[in-house]
Amino acid sequence: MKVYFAGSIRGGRDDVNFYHEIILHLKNYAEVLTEHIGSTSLSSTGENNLTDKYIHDRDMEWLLSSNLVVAEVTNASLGVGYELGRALENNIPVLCLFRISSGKRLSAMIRGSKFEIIDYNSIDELKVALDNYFKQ
Ligand code: 6IA
Repeated sequence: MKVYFAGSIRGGRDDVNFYHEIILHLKNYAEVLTEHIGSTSLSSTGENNLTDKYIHDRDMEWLLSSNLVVAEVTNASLGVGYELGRALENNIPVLCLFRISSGKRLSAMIRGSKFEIIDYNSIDELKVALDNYFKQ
């Protein structure tokens, strides 16, 4: 099982510690193709020597090779929204994770679509919900 984990990068890195915890937990169940999303050394403004086209094409290849896309969607991100649309278009199952305790409201284009969504308050609560999801 290959999971493509999606989380905000240039949309803002406030939730990076949540991404990190979620990726560690997902690794109990699957190979996570995008572990770098949970890395604190990847910042929204950081310099790297990869072109945007290279990042897009490489990430799309990973996404299309995955069995499941798991997206933490609390912090709005254009890139994550785009990835979710591409997953839907290619019939790849999507699981969205939204932290209601953030006080934010999830975009209607995500909540109103056919994505499966787990609303959670704490990381511990989310881990239990993920265990139940993968046991299904
Ligand atoms: O619009 P965003 O940057 O928030 O989009 C984030 C999503 O797009 C993530 O789920 C990633 O899969 C993908 N993505 C965007 N930028 C990158 C990236 N480097 N590396 C890997 N995946 C990415 C960005 C370079 C950084 C120094 C700013």
